[in-house]
Formats: sequence, structure tokens, C-alpha cells
Amino acid sequence: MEINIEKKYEPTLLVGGYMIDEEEFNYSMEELDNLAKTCELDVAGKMRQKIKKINSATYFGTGKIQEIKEFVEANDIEMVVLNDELTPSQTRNIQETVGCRVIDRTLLILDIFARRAKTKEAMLQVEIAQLKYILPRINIMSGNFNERLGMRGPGETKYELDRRRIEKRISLLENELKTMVLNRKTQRKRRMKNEVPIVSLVGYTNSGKSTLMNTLLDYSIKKDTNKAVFTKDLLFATLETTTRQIVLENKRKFLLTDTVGFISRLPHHLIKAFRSTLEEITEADLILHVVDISNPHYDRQMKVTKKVLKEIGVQQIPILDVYNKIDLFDSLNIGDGVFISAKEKNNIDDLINEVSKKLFKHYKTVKMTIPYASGHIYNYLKEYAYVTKEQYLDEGIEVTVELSDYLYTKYKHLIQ
Ligand SMILES: Nc1nc2c(ncn2[C@@H]2O[C@H](COP(=O)(O)OP(=O)(O)OP(=O)(O)O)[C@@H](O)[C@H]2O)c(=O)[nH]1
Ligand SMILES: [Mg+2]
Repeated sequence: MEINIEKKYEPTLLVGGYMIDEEEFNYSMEELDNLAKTCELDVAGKMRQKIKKINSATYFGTGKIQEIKEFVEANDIEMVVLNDELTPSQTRNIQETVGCRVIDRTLLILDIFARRAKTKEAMLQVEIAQLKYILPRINIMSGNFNERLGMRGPGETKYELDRRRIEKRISLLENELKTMVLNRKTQRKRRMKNEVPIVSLVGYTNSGKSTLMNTLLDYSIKKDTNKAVFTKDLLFATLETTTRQIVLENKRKFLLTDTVGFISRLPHHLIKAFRSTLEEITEADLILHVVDISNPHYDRQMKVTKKVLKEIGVQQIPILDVYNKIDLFDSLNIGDGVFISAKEKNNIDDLINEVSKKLFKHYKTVKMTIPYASGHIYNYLKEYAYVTKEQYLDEGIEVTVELSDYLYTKYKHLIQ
């Protein structure tokens, strides 16, 4: 059984079945096309069928399978991609009848994730998802137990098709991942102790989250251009979580987290494997839901994102919808939410205002007198808080300063 789509430009047939929601189906077929192209497959045809019930043995009924076989033979198709997750036996049965390799949507997405994984953590997560996908399939697929499994992943490791070894490998990788996540959690706790609010960028893949992160990094008064994140017109350009600090002109600051994008019918194993990455979202104080408004299906994409957010349990976190890519329109009927262009840096002030309203509503402006002997406190506040006024008095420096809850509690004794 091959898990990698090694061959480029392989003549490929996309097939899908739908029961009720034809519109959702059309869109997911369009997406499948994009996913296939991302895997460098040569899409030579598409077939579709309204089905009453999924056939447990062959997914489609006999008639459709026959039709697929005829198309495969007539067009020298080498790969059939089905727009759903197939059971191992369905894959085998269809493959036997149509006479070429059959894969499902899940394998396609897994392959893209495997291509994109760059950090150790993302690699571990992808490999775990791949192995869990393989595990129930090793008995049935190909029947050839000695066949080697080409695995795209860390070091391009090869595995024998051996259940016990795969299970062992999964548990080893899961332990490794656990240690890594624990370390990250400790770091995060340290950050949270400083009471810097956390903002998470979430949204559909390719909506512009990473571009917005770079634009906000540029907006920050503390810039570090080396720290820009990777952006590209690719599905799943980002697979790992990156956190950066954004400092505003008034010294207010927050941590901004960029993470993996969503897609409809995201494979279950992937959500599970990426749980630790997605969990970071659950610790946010505010979620910026980035929407590509130039995509004709943006409302559908929003629904998918909201559904995944619900699945990872973040209903209680406030969400601000950020409609991106407005530069692609001459005029736009603007409704609720914030409308920006992350790329052209339009309306970023508006976005920051909205974010500030939500994050810093508890901030208090106070007057305090800092004794001359406590110069370090004055220096600290000048660096980390927004000092709007200062006056030198006999007993010390009187400052008017805006304080976060954390600083308010810390310096309560100095407040007048
Ligand atoms: N025209 C236009 N293009 C944009 C804008 N923002 C982002 N893009 C483009 O959209 C594509 C995807 O941008 P990314 O920032 O990588 O998207 P992402 O949401 O991080 O995607 P994933 O990491 O795959 O989830 C890139 O080609 C960007 O240049 C925008 O405001 N206007
Ligand atoms: Mg990204």
C-alpha cells in the first residue's frame, strides 16, 4: 500500500457522491480538484452521482462502478480519487474492479500535510495521522505483506507493513509529541503569568492568516523583520503554530498566534493528531476569524471554520470576523465585522481599534507617585505601560499611566 502520491502528473479521475446537499457537494468537488492539483496530479475527468445510500462494499452501486471502470480504461486513468473517506474494503473492492489505484480525500490531505510539515512537531503529528490511517488498512490493502511502504516524512523512513511495528511506532511518536507539548505548555504558562492577552488567527486555509500576521508584525512598534512567517498561495501553507508579540503605539501589547488553516471534511485523524496545535486556540482571549471574502464560497467556509472551532471547544472565546482581501473589489457592500486587506495593509487601524476595544477594556488610567528611590519602577512603566503625563514632585515622580489588570494589582500601593 502506497501512502504517498509520488508520481507527478498522473492522469487522475475525481469521483464523488452526494445524498442531499448538492451545493455543499459541488463546492467540496471544487476543493478536491484544488487538493489534487496541490498534489501535482493531472485531473483528466470528474464524475459524480446522487446516491440514496452509501454501498458498504463499493461506496457506489454496481452501475456507477462500471461507468468509472469504462472511463478509466478509455482515458488511461492511473488514479481515482474519491471525495470522501473510504473504508479499507471499499478501497480494495473499487480498486479491484476499476483496475487502477484508488485513494480517498483523506489520503490526499494527509499527503499535502506530509509535504508541508517543516517543524519537528508538525512532522510528528502528520506521521501519527498517517500511521493511524494505515493501521486498519494493512490487512486488506494489496494482500502483499512484504510490500514496502513509502512514507513521506521525517527522513523518508520506510516501514514494513507490520501491524505490531506500526503500533509501536505510533506509541513512540505519541510520547515524543507529549513531551514536546508539555514543554510548550510550560513556556505558555510563563507567558500567561505576564498577563499579556493572546489573540489567535483562525480561518480557512488560504484566507490570509499568515499575511495578516506579517502585516501586524510590521504594525508593531517593536519590529523584528526576521520573524515574518511563511505565506503563499497554497493550501495548508502553515502547519505549525507561531506566536509573536505585537506592541502598539500606546505600549499595549498582545501575543498573536498563527496556526493551521481549516478545510471542509478535514480528516478526523488529522484533527486528533493536530489537537495539541489547535489547543492553543482554546487559550486565546480573542479569536480573529480571517475570511477570504473574495472567495465565492466564503460563507460556507465560515461555517466550516465555526464548526471546527466548536469541535475543539472554544465557544466561550469572543470571535471577531475579519473579512480579508477587500483590495480585490472596486466597491463592496460592507456589513458587520472588520473589512481589511492584509496584503495591501488597508484598514489595519480599524482592526486594531476593534481588537483593542475587546482586549483592553479593563485597562485603567491612574495617577501614581513613584518615589525617587524606586527609579526602576518608573523605567519599567515607561517601557511597558502607556505614560501620558509625568511631573517631578518633592516626594517622587507623579505619572499618569494606563495599566493592565496585572500592573494595576502589582503597583496598587503607589496609586493615588
Ligand atoms: N489580494 C489579496 N491577497 C491576499 C491578501 N491576504 C493574503 N493574500 C494572499 O492569499 C494567499 C494565502 O495567504 P496566506 O497568508 O498564506 O494564507 P493562510 O490563511 O495563512 O493560509 P494557510 O496557512 O494555508 O492556512 C497568498 O497568496 C497571499 O498573498 C489580501 O488582503 N489581498
Ligand atoms: Mg498560513
